[in-house]
Amino acid sequence: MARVLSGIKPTGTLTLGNYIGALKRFPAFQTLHNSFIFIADLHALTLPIDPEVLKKNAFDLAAFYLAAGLDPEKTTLFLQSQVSAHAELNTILTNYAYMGEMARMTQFKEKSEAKKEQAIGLGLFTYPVLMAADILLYDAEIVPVGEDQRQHVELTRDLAQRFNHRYGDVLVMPKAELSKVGARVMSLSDPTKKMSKSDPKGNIELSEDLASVRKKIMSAVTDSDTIVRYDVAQKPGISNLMTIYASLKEISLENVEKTFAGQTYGMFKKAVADVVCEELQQLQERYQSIVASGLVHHVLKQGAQRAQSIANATLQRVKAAVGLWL
Ligand code: AQP
Repeated sequence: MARVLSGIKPTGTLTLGNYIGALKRFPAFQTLHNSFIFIADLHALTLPIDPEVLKKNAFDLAAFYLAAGLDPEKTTLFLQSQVSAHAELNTILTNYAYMGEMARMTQFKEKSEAKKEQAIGLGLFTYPVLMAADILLYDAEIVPVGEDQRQHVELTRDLAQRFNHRYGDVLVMPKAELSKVGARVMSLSDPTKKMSKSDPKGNIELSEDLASVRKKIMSAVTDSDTIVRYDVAQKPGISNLMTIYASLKEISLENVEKTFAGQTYGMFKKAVADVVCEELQQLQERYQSIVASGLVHHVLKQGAQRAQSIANATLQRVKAAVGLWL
């Protein structure tokens, strides 16, 4: 069985973008593949974050993973920081990554743009190397991510190739797997920007009150046209709402166009709000019952043990290859 690996940073309250681009897709992988899903808490340190908030976010993320349908018997669910091999492989791999390629990463450019050079942490700069370590440690062949992370997976492939070229077939080549619809959910207040945890005005949070969710969708920025048609360049707002609707209903964009032919934007927005609220209500109920069960810490402890045994074996292979004592 091929190994699948993906993770989410516990940097804030999860959004509908995280859900459609990542969370919702993960359970399907656990039936066909050997699946590893983690909470990227080391990655969350790349921008300033309050320690208590980080701990709470990590717990909530674990609970939402379970609420979205991850079964801890089928998926190894763990905290990145509880498997020290991630930090060790990161240290080794930094020697094979180039400053130029790190500086070209879109996410680094976006996240560092607003900061003065002296205040940009090295962790933010080398983020893709840690992400490469995360993936390569598990010999993951499939990496389900949103469009925004495709570049980082490409860099992981470059690093693996560079390493293998020098030391032989040590690392397994991974591949990004994007969803057909919903790989990039956009902000509701500015549909030319990605929906992000750090943009509460334009996002929908998974734990958000449903009345507020409905209000945000009904007032989402659209255009002055009246036809529900998918056209990202001319109609980014409507196209984004269509993506959300199609992803949650698991239908094609053409099907959405047909369903809403002749209907007003108001009618379409109401249908989008209905489907989002229905999905979130179920998710929120499952989240509440998982938190009440008190199982989250146990699941993460068991997951860390399983992850350690796989990750340590890869680390040994890498150490031996580069000439470190075992
Ligand atoms: N808007 C999105 N549309 C589709 N997929 C998305 N993902 C995130 N936003 C969208 C996918 O969620 C997974 C985890 O992402 P992450 O939280 O680790 O990192 P991020 O992409 O940087 O998320 P945010 O929300 O933008 O966080 P902040 O605000 O902290 O930077 C990935 O698979 C990602 O593609």
